[in-house]
Amino acid sequence: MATINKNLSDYDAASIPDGASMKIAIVVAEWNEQITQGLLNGAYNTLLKHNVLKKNIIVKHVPGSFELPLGAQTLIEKTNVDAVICLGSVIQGETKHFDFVCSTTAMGIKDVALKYNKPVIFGVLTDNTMQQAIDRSGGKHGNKGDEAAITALKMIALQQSTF
Ligand code: DLZ
Repeated sequence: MATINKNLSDYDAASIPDGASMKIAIVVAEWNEQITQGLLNGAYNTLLKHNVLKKNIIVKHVPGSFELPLGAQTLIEKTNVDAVICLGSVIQGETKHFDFVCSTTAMGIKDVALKYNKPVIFGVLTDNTMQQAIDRSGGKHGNKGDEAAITALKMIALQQSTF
Protein backbone atom coordinates (compact mmCIF):
# COMPACT_ATOMS: atom_id res chain seq x y z
CA MET A 1 0.00 0.00 0.00
CA ALA A 2 1.04 3.60 -0.37
CA THR A 3 3.75 5.14 1.77
CA ILE A 4 5.18 8.64 1.69
CA ASN A 5 7.49 7.67 -1.18
CA LYS A 6 5.05 5.56 -3.12
CA ASN A 7 2.24 6.35 -5.51
CA LEU A 8 -1.08 6.31 -3.64
CA SER A 9 -2.65 4.20 -6.36
CA ASP A 10 0.07 1.51 -6.39
CA TYR A 11 -1.06 -1.80 -5.02
CA ASP A 12 -1.04 -5.47 -5.86
CA ALA A 13 -4.55 -5.94 -7.28
CA ALA A 14 -4.36 -9.73 -6.90
CA SER A 15 -4.06 -9.43 -3.13
CA ILE A 16 -7.20 -7.33 -2.65
CA PRO A 17 -10.32 -8.99 -1.17
CA ASP A 18 -13.28 -9.45 -3.50
CA GLY A 19 -16.00 -6.87 -2.86
CA ALA A 20 -18.92 -8.69 -4.50
CA SER A 21 -20.82 -9.16 -1.24
CA MET A 22 -19.81 -5.88 0.39
CA LYS A 23 -21.87 -2.73 0.95
CA ILE A 24 -19.93 0.51 1.37
CA ALA A 25 -20.82 4.17 1.93
CA ILE A 26 -18.68 7.06 0.76
CA VAL A 27 -19.06 10.41 2.54
CA VAL A 28 -17.53 13.31 0.62
CA ALA A 29 -16.75 16.85 1.82
CA GLU A 30 -17.81 19.71 -0.46
CA TRP A 31 -14.91 21.98 0.59
CA ASN A 32 -12.21 21.98 -2.12
CA GLU A 33 -14.69 20.26 -4.38
CA GLN A 34 -12.30 19.98 -7.32
CA ILE A 35 -10.10 17.80 -5.12
CA THR A 36 -12.79 15.80 -3.36
CA GLN A 37 -14.49 14.97 -6.68
CA GLY A 38 -11.18 13.45 -7.80
CA LEU A 39 -10.99 11.45 -4.58
CA LEU A 40 -14.57 10.27 -5.08
CA ASN A 41 -13.87 9.17 -8.66
CA GLY A 42 -10.86 7.21 -7.46
CA ALA A 43 -12.64 5.51 -4.57
CA TYR A 44 -15.79 4.71 -6.55
CA ASN A 45 -13.95 3.25 -9.54
CA THR A 46 -11.65 1.23 -7.30
CA LEU A 47 -14.64 -0.33 -5.53
CA LEU A 48 -16.19 -1.21 -8.91
CA LYS A 49 -12.88 -2.68 -10.06
CA HIS A 50 -12.98 -5.04 -7.09
CA ASN A 51 -16.55 -6.13 -7.79
CA VAL A 52 -18.54 -4.01 -5.36
CA LEU A 53 -21.97 -3.61 -7.01
CA LYS A 54 -23.17 -0.10 -7.90
CA LYS A 55 -26.34 -0.72 -5.90
CA ASN A 56 -24.15 -1.43 -2.87
CA ILE A 57 -22.26 1.87 -2.98
CA ILE A 58 -23.95 4.82 -1.26
CA VAL A 59 -22.51 8.30 -1.88
CA LYS A 60 -23.43 11.24 0.38
CA HIS A 61 -22.00 14.75 0.64
CA VAL A 62 -21.35 16.88 3.72
CA PRO A 63 -20.28 20.57 3.81
CA GLY A 64 -16.68 20.17 5.02
CA SER A 65 -14.20 17.65 6.41
CA PHE A 66 -15.24 18.64 9.94
CA GLU A 67 -18.67 17.11 9.21
CA LEU A 68 -17.28 13.77 7.95
CA PRO A 69 -17.47 11.95 11.32
CA LEU A 70 -21.15 12.79 11.83
CA GLY A 71 -21.83 11.92 8.20
CA ALA A 72 -20.20 8.52 8.73
CA GLN A 73 -22.07 7.93 11.97
CA THR A 74 -25.39 8.78 10.31
CA LEU A 75 -24.74 6.31 7.47
CA ILE A 76 -23.83 3.57 9.93
CA GLU A 77 -26.94 4.17 12.02
CA LYS A 78 -29.37 4.41 9.10
CA THR A 79 -28.02 1.75 6.71
CA ASN A 80 -26.42 -1.68 6.89
CA VAL A 81 -23.11 -0.72 5.29
CA ASP A 82 -20.00 -2.76 6.11
CA ALA A 83 -17.75 0.32 6.05
CA VAL A 84 -17.71 4.05 5.42
CA ILE A 85 -15.04 5.84 3.40
CA CYS A 86 -14.59 9.50 4.40
CA LEU A 87 -13.13 11.77 1.71
CA GLY A 88 -11.99 15.33 2.25
CA SER A 89 -9.26 17.83 1.45
CA VAL A 90 -7.90 20.27 3.99
CA ILE A 91 -5.40 22.79 2.66
CA GLN A 92 -3.11 24.81 4.89
CA GLY A 93 -4.07 28.46 5.21
CA GLU A 94 -2.75 31.20 7.36
CA THR A 95 -5.05 30.51 10.28
CA LYS A 96 -5.15 27.78 12.88
CA HIS A 97 -8.22 26.36 11.14
CA PHE A 98 -6.03 23.78 9.36
CA ASP A 99 -4.85 22.16 12.58
CA PHE A 100 -8.29 22.24 14.18
CA VAL A 101 -10.08 20.79 11.17
CA CYS A 102 -7.43 18.08 10.56
CA SER A 103 -7.12 16.86 14.12
CA THR A 104 -10.84 17.02 14.89
CA THR A 105 -11.71 15.18 11.70
CA ALA A 106 -9.13 12.46 12.29
CA MET A 107 -10.16 11.92 15.90
CA GLY A 108 -13.85 11.97 15.01
CA ILE A 109 -13.43 9.36 12.31
CA LYS A 110 -11.49 7.12 14.68
CA ASP A 111 -14.15 7.59 17.38
CA VAL A 112 -16.97 6.51 15.05
CA ALA A 113 -15.03 3.43 13.92
CA LEU A 114 -14.40 2.28 17.47
CA LYS A 115 -17.89 3.17 18.74
CA TYR A 116 -19.60 1.10 16.03
CA ASN A 117 -16.83 -1.47 15.46
CA LYS A 118 -16.93 -0.76 11.72
CA PRO A 119 -14.18 0.39 9.38
CA VAL A 120 -14.42 4.16 8.90
CA ILE A 121 -11.64 5.10 6.55
CA PHE A 122 -9.61 8.32 6.74
CA GLY A 123 -9.43 9.40 3.10
CA VAL A 124 -8.64 13.01 3.91
CA LEU A 125 -5.80 14.86 2.23
CA THR A 126 -4.01 17.31 4.53
CA ASP A 127 -1.78 19.38 2.27
CA ASN A 128 0.24 22.57 2.40
CA THR A 129 -0.75 23.66 -1.09
CA MET A 130 -3.46 23.18 -3.69
CA GLN A 131 -0.85 21.67 -6.03
CA GLN A 132 -0.05 18.93 -3.51
CA ALA A 133 -3.77 18.19 -3.24
CA ILE A 134 -4.07 18.00 -7.04
CA ASP A 135 -1.09 15.64 -7.19
CA ARG A 136 -2.73 13.28 -4.66
CA SER A 137 -6.28 13.25 -5.97
CA GLY A 138 -5.60 11.66 -9.34
CA GLY A 139 -2.38 13.47 -10.26
CA LYS A 140 1.28 12.52 -10.29
CA HIS A 141 1.23 10.93 -6.82
CA GLY A 142 -1.86 8.84 -7.55
CA ASN A 143 -5.18 9.08 -5.76
CA LYS A 144 -5.85 8.85 -2.05
CA GLY A 145 -9.39 7.83 -2.94
CA ASP A 146 -8.03 4.60 -4.44
CA GLU A 147 -6.04 3.97 -1.28
CA ALA A 148 -9.08 4.60 0.91
CA ALA A 149 -11.20 2.15 -1.11
CA ILE A 150 -8.57 -0.56 -0.87
CA THR A 151 -8.29 0.03 2.87
CA ALA A 152 -12.06 -0.39 3.23
CA LEU A 153 -12.04 -3.69 1.33
CA LYS A 154 -9.17 -5.01 3.44
CA MET A 155 -10.73 -3.98 6.73
CA ILE A 156 -14.12 -5.48 5.86
CA ALA A 157 -12.41 -8.73 4.92
CA LEU A 158 -10.53 -8.69 8.21
CA GLN A 159 -13.77 -8.28 10.15
CA GLN A 160 -15.46 -11.04 8.15
CA SER A 161 -12.64 -13.53 8.57
CA THR A 162 -12.73 -16.31 11.12
CA PHE A 163 -9.99 -16.58 13.69
C1 DLZ B 1 -13.58 26.26 7.73
C2 DLZ B 1 -12.80 25.37 6.85
C3 DLZ B 1 -11.52 25.73 6.41
C4 DLZ B 1 -10.85 27.00 6.82
N1 DLZ B 1 -10.82 24.95 5.59
C5 DLZ B 1 -11.36 23.76 5.19
C6 DLZ B 1 -10.63 22.91 4.33
O1 DLZ B 1 -9.53 23.19 3.87
N2 DLZ B 1 -11.21 21.72 4.01
C7 DLZ B 1 -12.44 21.33 4.48
O2 DLZ B 1 -12.88 20.22 4.17
N3 DLZ B 1 -13.15 22.14 5.25
C8 DLZ B 1 -12.66 23.34 5.63
N4 DLZ B 1 -13.36 24.18 6.42
C9 DLZ B 1 -14.78 23.84 6.73
C10 DLZ B 1 -14.98 22.90 7.92
O3 DLZ B 1 -14.61 21.57 7.58
C11 DLZ B 1 -16.46 22.93 8.34
O4 DLZ B 1 -17.28 22.58 7.23
C12 DLZ B 1 -16.92 24.27 8.85
O5 DLZ B 1 -16.08 24.73 9.88
C13 DLZ B 1 -18.38 24.21 9.40
O6 DLZ B 1 -18.45 23.29 10.48
